[in-house]
Amino acid sequence: MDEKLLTQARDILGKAERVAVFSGAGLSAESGIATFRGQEPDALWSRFDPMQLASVEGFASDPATVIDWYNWRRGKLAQAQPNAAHRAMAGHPGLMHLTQNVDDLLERAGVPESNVLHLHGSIGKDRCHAACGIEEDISLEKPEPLRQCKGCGAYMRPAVVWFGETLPQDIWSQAEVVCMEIDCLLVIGTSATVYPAFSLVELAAGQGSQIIVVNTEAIDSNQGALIEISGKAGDILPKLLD
Ligand code: BJW
Ligand code: ZN
Repeated sequence: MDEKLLTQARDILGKAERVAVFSGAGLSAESGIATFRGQEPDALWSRFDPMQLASVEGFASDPATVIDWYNWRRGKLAQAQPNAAHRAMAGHPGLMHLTQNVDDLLERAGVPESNVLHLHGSIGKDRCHAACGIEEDISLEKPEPLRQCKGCGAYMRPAVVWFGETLPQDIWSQAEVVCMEIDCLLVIGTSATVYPAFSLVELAAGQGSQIIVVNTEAIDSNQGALIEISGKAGDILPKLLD
């Protein structure tokens, strides 16, 4: 860990009046939740086809396989616990969280639900694929196999955002407002590849916010005012925020 960068980042955070956090799968990696594109051997998109498992087309061609895969991931999440990074941030109730993660580890660490904007939805819920409005909390331990919507008969599916789908409009609008108002954005554990989510970081940078990145690998970002701290979120966040 680069101590000089850490001190610089702590200084920026100390002076900032409004700070938000933009997070990705790397935040939950130390809780045992697989990333999508990280260098870890269990990264999901190195083992599974995203277009089969996380797209409308994939669900249409084989819905049962998609549901079984999500239920396998739900089982892993049921066993997981928040890590030191989640806990360090939960100690700062003023932070707003814009997260790409579909897990509930920030909330389980004690972050108020109202402070977490899930840009890509929640794996702990199902919704009607035909969007008739039915949404249900599900059990992570004992999720339901493929089943039909009680309202309209279409298939139920995880309440997450697949490739080619739009992000939930109300969440997106709130996230944009946050990015317009902050002095500093902490960007944690994301490969910075998925849009439109990552454009929130560009929006924040564009309106003058400082950007502090915590990641195990360098991210491919063209943001100017950016401090990149290389390392694990669980090691760095407690030092950054204590
Ligand atoms: C650590 C660590 C530790 C490890 N500590 N760090 C512009 C250009 C090109 C394409 C597009 C574009 N705009 C839109 C697109 C298409 C597409 C897209 O972005 N594709 C790119 C991949 C090229 N986007 C979409 O389709 C989006 N919708 C959309 O654009 O709608 C408009 C539209 C509608 C109709 C027609 C056309 C357009 C939707 C994107 C949905 C993404 N869904 C997923 C799955 C969610 C559900 C689920 O969980 O199953 O979201 S994919 C996956 O990627 C998941 C994540 O939220 C998302 C981002 O991944 P993230 O979080 O960055 O994880 P990783 O694994 O990539 O990175 C982890 C990082 O952590 C790594 O760097 C590690 O090294 C690091 N790390 N351990 C710190 N301990
Ligand atoms: Zn329905």
